[in-house]
Amino acid sequence: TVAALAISATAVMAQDRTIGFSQIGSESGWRAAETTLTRTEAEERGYQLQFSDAQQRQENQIAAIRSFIAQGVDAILLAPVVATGWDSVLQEAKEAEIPVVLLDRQVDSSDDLYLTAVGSNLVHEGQVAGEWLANEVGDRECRIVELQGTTGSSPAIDRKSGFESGIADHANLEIVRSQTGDFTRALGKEVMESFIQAENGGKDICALYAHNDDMAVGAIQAIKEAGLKPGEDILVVSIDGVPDIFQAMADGEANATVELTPNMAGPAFDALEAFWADGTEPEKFLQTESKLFTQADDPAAEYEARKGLGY
Ligand code: GYE
Repeated sequence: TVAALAISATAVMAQDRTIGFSQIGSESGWRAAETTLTRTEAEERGYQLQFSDAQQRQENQIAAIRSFIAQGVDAILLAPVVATGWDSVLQEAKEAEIPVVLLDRQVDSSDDLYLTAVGSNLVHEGQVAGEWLANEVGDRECRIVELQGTTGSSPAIDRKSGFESGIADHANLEIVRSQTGDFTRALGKEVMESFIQAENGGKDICALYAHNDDMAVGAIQAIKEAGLKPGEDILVVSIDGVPDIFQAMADGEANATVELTPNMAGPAFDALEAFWADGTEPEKFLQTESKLFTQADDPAAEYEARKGLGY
């Protein structure tokens, strides 16, 4: 009965908890899965989730956080669209004694303005992608085009620098064009079309590096429409590990991806629960795993394993 009492006490406490979640938007399949899994995790733990979709705008995120503070929520989850400009609003949350947990992207603010950050090592992801490509092309000359994520976002900055360091020791690999595709399929396709046009109908492109799978999927379409074979004429490497890229890998149209878990809320809520229980301060960065998958890793099975899991 002591255990039963303890369980019911936790359940009552959890039901009283309200969490504000300032989400960036729904630019990618990965993002949509993160939203779904955050809702599921919150529901399973008996929290009330106040969800706010910022439609990619930092000002909307700042307004949402201010309204969460005014409502007196118990914690705030923030997936910050860009890295800079958060100091004031994070300071306001701190003064209101509301713990903030960052999800999947980083901020430039001092780390005493938030409880912890859940995310992957974004530089490492880019580096893994670059090293994979360098190894794949060997001694061949390779002209690379790059589709960057949202300008000013930490994954766009870090995945770029990580990839550059991954290919740095290979003078035969060169990034010849690099532009933002804002992490979306539609822009990934559009920008790839312009790369193809500028690069001899795509014949001068050896590889595409996209900062996320969605842009790669859009670009694959552009490559096919140009009469070239993605995955063969133009190698394709990207990041996230969404079901559609595993499908493309199974079809031979993409070559490699670095997986990022969409379940950032699980570790975030675990940290919050420990903090609420006895003030336990988590590490400032709770790092999720990054794993490389190639066509040799049975992408059809990986597709089956992931579809429906929030995607
Ligand atoms: O890779 C991309 C997205 O912030 C790390 O955001 C995340 C990125 C993810 O929309 O698909």
